[in-house]
Amino acid sequence: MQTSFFQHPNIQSTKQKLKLTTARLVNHHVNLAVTGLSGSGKTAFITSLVNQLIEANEAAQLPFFSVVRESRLVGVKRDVQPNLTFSRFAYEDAMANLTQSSPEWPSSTKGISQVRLQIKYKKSRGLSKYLTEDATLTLDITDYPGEWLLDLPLLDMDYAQWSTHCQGELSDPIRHDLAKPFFDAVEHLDLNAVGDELALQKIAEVYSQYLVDCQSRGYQLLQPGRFILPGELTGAPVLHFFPITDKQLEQQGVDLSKPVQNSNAELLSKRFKHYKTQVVQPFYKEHFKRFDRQVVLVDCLSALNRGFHSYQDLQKALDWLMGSFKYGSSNVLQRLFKPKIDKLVFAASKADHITPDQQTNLVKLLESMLHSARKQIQFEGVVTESTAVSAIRASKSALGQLNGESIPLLQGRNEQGSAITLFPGEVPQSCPDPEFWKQQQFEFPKLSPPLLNSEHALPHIRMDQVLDFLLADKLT
Ligand SMILES: Nc1nc2c(ncn2[C@@H]2O[C@H](COP(=O)(O)OP(=O)(O)OP(=O)(O)O)[C@@H](O)[C@H]2O)c(=O)[nH]1
Ligand SMILES: [Mg+2]
Repeated sequence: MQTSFFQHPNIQSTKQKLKLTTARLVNHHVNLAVTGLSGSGKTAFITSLVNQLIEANEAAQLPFFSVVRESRLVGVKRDVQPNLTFSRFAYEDAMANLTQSSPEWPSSTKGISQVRLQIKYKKSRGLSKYLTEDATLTLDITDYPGEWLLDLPLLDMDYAQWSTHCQGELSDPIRHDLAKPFFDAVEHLDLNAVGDELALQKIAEVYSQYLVDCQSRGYQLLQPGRFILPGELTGAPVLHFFPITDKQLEQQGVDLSKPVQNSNAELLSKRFKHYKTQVVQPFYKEHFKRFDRQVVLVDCLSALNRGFHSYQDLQKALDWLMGSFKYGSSNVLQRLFKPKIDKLVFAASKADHITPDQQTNLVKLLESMLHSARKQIQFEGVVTESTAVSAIRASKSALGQLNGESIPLLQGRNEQGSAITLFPGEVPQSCPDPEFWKQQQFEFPKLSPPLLNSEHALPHIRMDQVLDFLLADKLT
């Protein structure tokens, strides 16, 4: 009997190959990283992102997320995370906090954690019409502290250069006062004496405390990053170093390029080097270079609340942090790690602390902070977006009357859980000049989390737009 054309063995095998190729084509993978300085809203953001995706076909409100709007999202489920050495992102704990009868914000986190989602969807066009299977996008989301990115510039410095840099920071009058115990402790250290591990450990602890004190006064440019968030390095000698002053070097006749062998000066210098090669570099090599897309959260409103010094410091910290996304050939990152992030979202967090009419100002304020660095990033081929979001919206907007005029208001619950209605004030479009801060202060409120209904979909502002920017091109 004659074999039909479609039953010909060669044709069968070609069809088989085509099927395998298309299957590979539709099973994509995105590595999304979320960062920001301490308290910027990373945990709330990832909790909401996971919640919005899981609830997308149920109660979540995602009108601007195209795959949902076009009814192509089949379902989302959590999967086993790929890297077993990371903590698991505590989604269930965060949701348990938020859904109890007196909801609480998710707990503060200290290091890196991860969650994997499988997103099943229907393809929109092209090859898809020949496929019977749905496509799947594997989404790995990593939460890591923005403070770790502040260490990148250290890779281009030696210990002497870093010490000089720190002296610049320490000359700020508030920092200088906070550093008094450190200055007292380091003053008596004989840099030429035989290396004394215990003495260095004690001074390093005083230096770490100085950084913690700076943080509680609203400073965010704190280095080295792991001194504030040591994670698994708590107590390790690699963190037992600190800067020394030019004055001290001069008085003790120390040349850091040729320190006395086995002296305190040599030990400090070696530890700084070790910190760079064994702590900073591995983060970029093992994690950062794998990220495809990145969200950077910035809590502009809290910085405004804390005053001029805090705002300026945040601005400086962001300049340093942005170094990790500049991929020009002169950048240490490009030379060493070749990262591949192609989309970057800068999001002013906690946008539910202001009335809707102030949202544009908040985005402008964020853009004014990022201005020069952002231009360069775009020039180097990374698509960027700035926006204002609330991952977990804790307020509703309302209208009130003042002197016969209608004014926008917020309704929510204060930190004690009592209902409040307030006008939180205007957001400036750029940093006000120092004179302004002498006369006036910002007082954006702190709110308790929202009381959720039984559906457990988290209310939000613009999470759907962020999802669309980050994922829509991978879900077509
Ligand atoms: N109103 C409101 N508050 C928020 C929102 N997101 C975060 N917050 C507040 O900001 C605090 C810090 O948020 P987290 O998500 O824990 O921030 P984080 O960056 O993970 O903080 P660390 O883990 O300590 O670095 C929360 O406890 C809330 O008080 C939001 O969307 N709306
Ligand atoms: Mg956190």
